[in-house]
Amino acid sequence: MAKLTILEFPDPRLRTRASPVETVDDGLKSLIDDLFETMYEAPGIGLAATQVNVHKRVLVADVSADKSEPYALINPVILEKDGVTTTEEGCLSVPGYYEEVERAEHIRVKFIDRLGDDVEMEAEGLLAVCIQHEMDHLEGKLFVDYLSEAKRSRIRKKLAKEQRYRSADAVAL
Ligand code: GNR
Ligand code: NI
Repeated sequence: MAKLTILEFPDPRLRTRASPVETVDDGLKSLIDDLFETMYEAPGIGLAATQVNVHKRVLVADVSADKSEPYALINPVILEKDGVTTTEEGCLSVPGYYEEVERAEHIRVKFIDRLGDDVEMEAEGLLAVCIQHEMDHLEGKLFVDYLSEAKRSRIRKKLAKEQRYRSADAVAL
């Protein structure tokens, strides 16, 4: 198991569209284990492979308080969406910023699980929101894309500046 580095906005690699997984092999299972470890340590309720610079259609989620409901979704597809819900969203790739986003309240999603089996599942509430947020990552989309250009631009400038200071610090060490 390994904790992976999470890319941060405005890193252009976060804009990559992920490719479908062809086979659920040991390498993919190991990636899923690393995604869970990275998500739990952050801590976060979801993580897409895109965020650790692996451009495969894989995401993990666990919205429980005690790490008791882990989901790994491979090649997820939304079959149905219902209702609208507004959530104050955050993102491990946009650290420190939280904004309201509207998404479907209820979804039906099909995917391949960690065992390689086809699964259909219904999700609602925070799990449904999280799966939609992670599926956006697989398309190269971030929650800040739902905000105004003014807000997104302010967040981009502040994060880019922080990242410049951080790499200057690294050199000074
Ligand atoms: O940890 C996370 N919290 C969260 C809160 C509201 C809506 C979505 C999320 S996902 C986020 C982790 C993350 O960035 N996943 O891509
Ligand atoms: Ni995110």
